[in-house]
Amino acid sequence: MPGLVPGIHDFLFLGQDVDGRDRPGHDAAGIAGVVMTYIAKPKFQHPGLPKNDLGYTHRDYEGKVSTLCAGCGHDSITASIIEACYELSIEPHRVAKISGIGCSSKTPDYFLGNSHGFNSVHGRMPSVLTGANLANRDLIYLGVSGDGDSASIGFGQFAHSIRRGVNMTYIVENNGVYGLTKGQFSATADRGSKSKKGVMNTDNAIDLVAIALQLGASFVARSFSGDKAQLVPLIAAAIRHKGASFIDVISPCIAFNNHAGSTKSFDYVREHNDAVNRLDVLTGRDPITVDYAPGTVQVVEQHDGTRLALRKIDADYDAHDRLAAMTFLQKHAAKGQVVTGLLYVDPDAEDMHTHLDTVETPLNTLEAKELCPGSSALEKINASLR
Ligand SMILES: Cc1ncc(C[n+]2csc(CCOP(=O)(O)OP(=O)(O)O)c2C)c(N)n1
Ligand code: SF4
Ligand SMILES: [Mg+2]
Repeated sequence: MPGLVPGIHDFLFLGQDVDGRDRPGHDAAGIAGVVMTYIAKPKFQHPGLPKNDLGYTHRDYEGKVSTLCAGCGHDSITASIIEACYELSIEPHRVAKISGIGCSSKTPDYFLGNSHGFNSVHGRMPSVLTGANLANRDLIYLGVSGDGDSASIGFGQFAHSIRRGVNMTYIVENNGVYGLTKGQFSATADRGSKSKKGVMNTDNAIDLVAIALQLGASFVARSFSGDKAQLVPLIAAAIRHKGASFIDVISPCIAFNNHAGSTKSFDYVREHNDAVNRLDVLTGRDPITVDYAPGTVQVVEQHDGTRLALRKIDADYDAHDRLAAMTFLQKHAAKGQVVTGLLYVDPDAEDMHTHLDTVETPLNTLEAKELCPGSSALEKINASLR
């Protein structure tokens, strides 16, 4: 293994990952001789780069150089997360990005390099995020996961974090395979779809959007990694939403699931996509300009005063009706259509802290004297239990 070069850590031989396993997708990157597992980006910024309200440029929301296969859908999602955080003028130190294990779960390393981050165990992102959120409700929580991470090993964890209404943006980078471990079908792979080697998937698929709706998520959307115009405002709106926001992003794995026979390939999703609405997020600071014809815009006011302007494609689609969203989804799935857009939002959602009636002050900042009720209070509690 070659030695370290300043700024470049850990050279690996072409087509291998950290553990020395073959990574055919990395060949596609065309890097002569080696693949870097992590490269710090140069700090230099062009002085003319546009700045947001905080005076930050896009560069301030970036992370390290991605080591995913060139063309991986996950990298496009990373770009959309960076764009959404830039547009919202989020202070990077107020974000906690938490992930599991997988190519998708590696991506938090590639955005928000100045934020808090925790790369946890396969399928365990939701419980780590829930615990962090309980301890410090003041941070913005971004949960990044894969379809294997959330629909297979972490299915229970996913379900409980959604039903508890944890205030978070939960993004699944859904490619229908275990990309990191070389392309086995995941639980979101459609029945009848084929693996790269031609093996037919005979199991029924789990639709995480349908499950999230059923479990009470108060913001539910689906998008496509290659549709930045749709994905950026969806992520921005999900971050501003108070409650459990879930976004399933179809994200083709170019190494193992981007061939004819896959229902998560670029071509398949482009051909079968049916967008229910197009969405912009208007923050309080922006002038409200609506330049579309009357009757084509639906404005949804969120808890924090931000509004979602939905440019409707289906005239009768109502993003406030959970039951209708479930039916809509199933009806289109039966026709082989992938519905994208904001499927459901409850603007008055409550989160886990409201359910638990916790104090407004983050628990991790409470002093011992505030946490300990004192012996007389304890005696009272004990007496009530006798
Ligand atoms: C407890 C545990 N079981 C299994 C694995 C092996 N493993 C690592 S990543 C992964 C699947 C990743 O798939 P997904 O979450 O869809 O991410 P992708 O790589 O496709 O983005 C598996 C099974 C592991 N790391 N830990
Ligand atoms: S998900 Fe697929 S394309 Fe993306 S880095 Fe992993 S193996 Fe490569
Ligand atoms: Mg996957």
